Amino acid sequence: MALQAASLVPSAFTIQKEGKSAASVNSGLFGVSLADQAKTDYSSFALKSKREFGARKSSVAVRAQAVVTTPAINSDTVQGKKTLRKGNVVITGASSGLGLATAKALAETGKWHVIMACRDFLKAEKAAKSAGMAKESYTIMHLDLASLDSVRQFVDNFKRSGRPLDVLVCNAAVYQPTAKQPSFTADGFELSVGTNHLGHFLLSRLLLDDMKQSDYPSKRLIIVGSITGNTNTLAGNVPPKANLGDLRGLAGGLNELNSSAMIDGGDFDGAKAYKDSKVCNMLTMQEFHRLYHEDTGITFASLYPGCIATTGLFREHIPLFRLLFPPFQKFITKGFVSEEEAGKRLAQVVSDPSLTKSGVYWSWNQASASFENQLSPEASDAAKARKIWKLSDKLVGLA
Ligand code: LMG
Ligand code: NDP
Ligand code: PMR
Repeated sequence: MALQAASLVPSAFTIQKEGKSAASVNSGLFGVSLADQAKTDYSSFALKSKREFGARKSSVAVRAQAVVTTPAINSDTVQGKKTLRKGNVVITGASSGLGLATAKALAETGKWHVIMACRDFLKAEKAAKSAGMAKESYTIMHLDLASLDSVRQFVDNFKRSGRPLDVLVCNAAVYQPTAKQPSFTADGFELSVGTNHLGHFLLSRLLLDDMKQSDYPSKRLIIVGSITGNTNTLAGNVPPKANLGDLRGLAGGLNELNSSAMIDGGDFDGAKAYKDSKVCNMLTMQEFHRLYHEDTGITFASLYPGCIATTGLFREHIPLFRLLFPPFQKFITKGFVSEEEAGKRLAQVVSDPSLTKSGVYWSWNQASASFENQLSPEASDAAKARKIWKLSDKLVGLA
């Protein structure tokens, strides 16, 4: 059966259902022809024949490689010698969806204390309780990423708590697919990029020293990315596509006064702003890796956890979308993952001894095995990463 996707999909894309054996490890149903055959996201959308084989191969290869390239950690130590203290992990946006599921998964191991960095204290408390998280396994601390003052206040509070920082997970995000006009953070940045990128940028820059000082054997900074920011995938080609252009809007402060609210200087589009923010997230991770991995030993990573179509991320989408999106992802693209499964995946990136390689964008195949994925040309553009870093430094007051 071939589905010709309707107006949302550019005509270049033909979605085909493939007859595949049940034994196939990566059991996604569709193939897709993309111009860029070399760079592809395999995670939730299997590509044709030899590329599927490539994905399976790469998954195995990465896991094998990870064992070889894990220098500093004796996995026995991390996996449970009683002498190892509990790790402290800060997770932003842990009051729902992926963040909450990750907090729960880590708390349940008994090896982690989770600092839930949330903008709504009561909501976070209720969420932790209803997830069944033991009281002593978490601390809630207020953080509103849409305010640079709040980010600085959070960092001060955290430092004052005296806890070492072992892992930081930049997970929170907003998505405004139906907004006709931009809205803005306390500092006047367009809300999606201001929250998802600039808030996290300041947070992670300010907390890097704490991570450097921690004596934990495997320190990690994780920034959640997404397939929809990667134009080397079908999902990344659903309009509007991510595109940062020459960064003129970012340079102007995204405030609609001196410049456009969009990074590329174009007209406001909430869905595009979100995807652009995810590209910034993935580029920031790589720039952190380039600047700091060698000196600090910190692992910098990003990931696409799968399509968690049931989370609060889609709260502002139209009701019809919210109704159809989960079955569409479950039965048609096969890209769907539950919040619980996605939480386990992110928890692996936090604590699995085999995922210590730095600079990696992790994804999972249909059998839920992790593999090192390839980013789109823009989301792996080192020169752009540097420029974004410099511009972001200025916008958040670090330069
Ligand atoms: C846009 O919304 C915004 O307009 C834009 O501003 C921007 O924000 C953008 O990228 C963000 O989103 C578009 C969105 C809203 O539409 C969707 O993309 C919905 C996607 C989910 C539905 C996909 C349908 C795919 C069609 C495939 C053909 C299916 C064939 C059926 C096969 C069935 C097998 C038995 O617009 C809408 O939400 C309107 C959606 C209208 C879709 C109508 C298609 C109905 C087809 C029913 C599909 C059912 C899916 C469930 C399948 C269950 C399988 C058992
Ligand atoms: P949710 O909406 O369920 O979770 C987002 C979290 O971010 C919420 O806890 C929300 O807080 C918090 N948040 C939003 N704005 C702020 C702010 N200003 N300050 C502090 N916290 C804030 O969405 P998901 O769990 O789906 O999203 C989590 C991450 O996963 C995001 O980075 C998203 O881009 C990524 N992702 C999601 C995919 C999916 O399919 N859902 C796919 C790929 C990536 P509150 O509870 O108060 O609203
Ligand atoms: Mg997408 C090929 C598989 C695939 C995958 C894995 C996703 C993930 N999506 C796929 C395909 C398609 N989507 C197709 C063919 C269409 C046209 C019908 C489509 C549409 C679509 C819309 C309208 N998809 C969406 C939206 C959103 O509003 C979501 C979005 O872009 O949020 C930014 C979304 C998503 N699709 C995904 C994932 C993971 C998302 C949401 C979340 C994210 O990137 O964080």
